[in-house]
Amino acid sequence: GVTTAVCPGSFDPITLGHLDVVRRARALVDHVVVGVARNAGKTALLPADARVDLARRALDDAGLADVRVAVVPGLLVDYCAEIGATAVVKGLRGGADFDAELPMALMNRHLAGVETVFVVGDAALAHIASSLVKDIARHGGPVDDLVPPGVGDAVRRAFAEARE
Ligand code: COD
Repeated sequence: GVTTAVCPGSFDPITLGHLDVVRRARALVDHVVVGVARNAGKTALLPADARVDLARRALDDAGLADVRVAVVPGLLVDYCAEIGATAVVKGLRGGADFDAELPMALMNRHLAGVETVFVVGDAALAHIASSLVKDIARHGGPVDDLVPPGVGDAVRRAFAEARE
């Protein structure tokens, strides 16, 4: 069976939706690694080390201290090979997620035989997306109930610095 799996994403920033997916992955697989990766189609607000730090703190606070967090420096499948992960776990909010994820899942299998396991997230969190969190925070709106403690402050700080 799968003993090590990567939960990959941009995590720009980590949200309560991500945390729910990681918790479900951890219930299925003994060794889970949150892989902070680059999505070629997105420009990140937060630098990778900040995204890692926020994820680390959120996992510790959520009782998921045994989940590792690491930067995925290049191809996800190369990182999986490096750490001996045979699968990736991704969360689905709806059909649009599936449409975006299917080509990546097929490509990761084509490239290296890495399988993708999809978990359905908590329906109560299905509206939460990092992109919406950033859009709301950028305009001064409330995001603290969408993200783990400390994340809202980090996002607001990043926008304030970008405006200076
Ligand atoms: N409920 C359920 N699932 C959720 C929720 C929620 N509220 N919010 C997010 N998720 C899921 C997403 O559907 C996704 O599965 C995962 O959490 C991560 O989401 P994001 O937005 O942080 O991450 P993405 O979609 O930008 O991640 C894309 C990757 C960075 C994983 C991808 O681009 C990648 O693998 N990059 C590395 C380079 C590489 O290998 N490229 C080739 C890929 S074939």
